[in-house]
Amino acid sequence: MKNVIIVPTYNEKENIRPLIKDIFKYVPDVHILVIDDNSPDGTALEVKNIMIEHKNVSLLSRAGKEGLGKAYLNAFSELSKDPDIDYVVVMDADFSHSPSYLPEMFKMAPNYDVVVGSRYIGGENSGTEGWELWRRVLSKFGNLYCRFITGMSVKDSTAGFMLIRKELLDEINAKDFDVSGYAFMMELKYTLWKKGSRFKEVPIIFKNRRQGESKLSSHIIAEGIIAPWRMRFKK
Ligand SMILES: Nc1nc2c(ncn2[C@@H]2O[C@H](COP(=O)(O)OP(=O)(O)OP(=O)(O)O)[C@@H](O)[C@H]2O)c(=O)[nH]1
Ligand SMILES: [Mg+2]
Repeated sequence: MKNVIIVPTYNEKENIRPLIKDIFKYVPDVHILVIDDNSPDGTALEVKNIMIEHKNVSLLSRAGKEGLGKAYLNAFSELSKDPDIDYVVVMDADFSHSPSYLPEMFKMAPNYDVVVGSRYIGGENSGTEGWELWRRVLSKFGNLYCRFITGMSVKDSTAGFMLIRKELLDEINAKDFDVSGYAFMMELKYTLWKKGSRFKEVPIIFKNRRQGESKLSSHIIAEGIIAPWRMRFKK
């Protein structure tokens, strides 16, 4: 059994070492693949140092910043060469997605195709913490908007914390995606949902980034507004 956790990074030097340590604390047997877009802060060098101590960590270095969508697609295509991988987890580097949820997600995995760490399934264990009002409104509205336009029944359609049965990723065609920001997460879910994948949402509290600067831009927001329409009318 081989499971890979993919962590895309852009200027996450302060977060990456503690994050990797925390992931191994909760799920010691996983492999971690960091995919870095040539971060100016030297995240890749930090990962190379971590790799000296941990054989289950690897790095995919990309030439420049192209957004997390492109980074993930690059990682999926690399992993498709390895038929022994059972599950892949996608998660952010900034501790918004706590590794403490990983054991529960892996526990659910055998009965589903996709397990989503969800902020919007109700109850006190599902939500966001530390965000200003505008981020909360944007995120909630973005979710409802995406669900309404696409008809997808996943409650947290923009979630970036997911466990996916690996063979489903092998069938993904990178050419079908042309998004860079978190809209990629909507499109990835939509693609998997359209294939008839069995989804399970588990509650998470999403925390605001621990260290470093936000990369949310007006371009990423604009992309999120257009993406659900494009997905809906795509053949
Ligand atoms: N490889 C790569 N990773 C990226 C890129 N943009 C963002 N990321 C990573 O993707 C994850 C999610 O991005 P964030 O910047 O945290 O986006 P966010 O959570 O919407 O916003 P903040 O937490 O406020 O910054 C983080 O681990 C980032 O380092 C990129 O262009 N390339
Ligand atoms: Mg973040």
